[in-house]
Amino acid sequence: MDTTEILVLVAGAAAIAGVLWYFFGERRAVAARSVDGGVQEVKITVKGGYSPDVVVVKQGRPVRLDFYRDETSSCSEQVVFGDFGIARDLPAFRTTPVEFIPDRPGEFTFTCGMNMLRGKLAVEPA
Ligand SMILES: [Cu+2]
Repeated sequence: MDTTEILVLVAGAAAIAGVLWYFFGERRAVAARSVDGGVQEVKITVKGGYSPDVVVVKQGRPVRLDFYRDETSSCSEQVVFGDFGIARDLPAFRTTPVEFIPDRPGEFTFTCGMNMLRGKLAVEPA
């Protein structure tokens, strides 16, 4: 894949994400952006919920979700990926990366520590 093709892919993904956001704003599905064809990266804002709250990634490649917690509400002070055995504290007004490799396809819920705020990780088969 050359640089032009990557740019086209990225622009296409951005356009699709934009359309999804425009028409399905409540859901805000966002496909992960690949950095150097390796880590799949998505920035997620935490403020009374997760934005985006639906994240699409590919199976078998490393994922980094950068959670920026834009509030001090105790509800959101932890994020839990139960299916992947991950729980992270999210300091307020900071970005906390959560890194893992989704080893199986499917839809996985992530939540706050109290299981109130919810988001969904959709892992597409490799
Ligand atoms: Cu909570």
